[in-house]
Amino acid sequence: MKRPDQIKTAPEQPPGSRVPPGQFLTDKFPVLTYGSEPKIDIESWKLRIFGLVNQEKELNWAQFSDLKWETVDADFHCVTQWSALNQTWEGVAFSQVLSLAQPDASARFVMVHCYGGYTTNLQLDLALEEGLFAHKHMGEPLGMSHGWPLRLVVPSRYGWKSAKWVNGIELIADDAPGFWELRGYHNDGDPWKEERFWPELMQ
Ligand SMILES: Nc1nc2c(c(=O)[nH]1)N[C@H]1C(S)=C(S)[C@@H](COP(=O)(O)O)O[C@H]1N2
Ligand SMILES: [Mo]
Repeated sequence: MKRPDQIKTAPEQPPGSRVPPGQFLTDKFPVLTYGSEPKIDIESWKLRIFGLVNQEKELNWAQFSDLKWETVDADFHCVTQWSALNQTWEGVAFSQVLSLAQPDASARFVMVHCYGGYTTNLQLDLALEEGLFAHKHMGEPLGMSHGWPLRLVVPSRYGWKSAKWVNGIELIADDAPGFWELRGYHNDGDPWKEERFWPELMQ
C-alpha cells in the first residue's frame, strides 16, 4: 500500500477534467495485483451468489455466458495515482446476475469474493447501479493478469473495488471491510473525493 506521505503531487487538472484530483494520466493499463495470480480452469469455474438471497445460485461458465451481455465505456482510476480513460468492457450487469438469486430485502451491502482470496465490499445500491461483470476488455477476452475469465468493474470507485477473478457475490445486511478496506484503504473509495485511505491516516 502507498502510505499517504508517499503521494506524488499530480498536475492540477482544469475544471471539468475527467482526471480526478491527484491522478496521473496513462495510456497503458497497468496490472495491479496483490500476491500471486490464481490458476483458473474454465471447466470448473463457478460464480456463487449467496448470503441474504432467497434462491442461492451457482453459475458455471456456460450459464454465465448465456446471460444478456452489454458494453460499458468508462474511465478507470487506481489509488496508486494512475488513471486510464475510455476503457471498454463487455460482460453482464451485476443487477442481472443478482436478480437470478432474488436478493432479500434485508441485504444492504455486498462482499465480492475472488479466486485467490481477495475480497472487496460495496454498497448494494451502487453495485446494482453500475457494476459490470466483465469478460472482455477493449474487444478482447481479459488477459490472465487482468482477471480472466471474469472481473467486476465499478467505474465510479478506485480500482481496488473492481475485483479480478471473481467467484462469489455475498449479500450482507451490515457493512464489513474487504481485503484493502481492512488494510488502510477507504471504505467507499470515491476518486472525485480522493477517498484513498482511512480518514484517520490522513490526519
Ligand atoms: N482479485 C484481485 N482483484 C483486484 C486486485 C487484486 O490484487 N486482486 N487489485 C485491484 C486494484 S488495486 C486495481 S487498481 C485493479 C487493477 O486492475 P488491472 O490489474 O486489471 O489493471 O484491480 C483490482 N482488483
Ligand atoms: Mo489499485
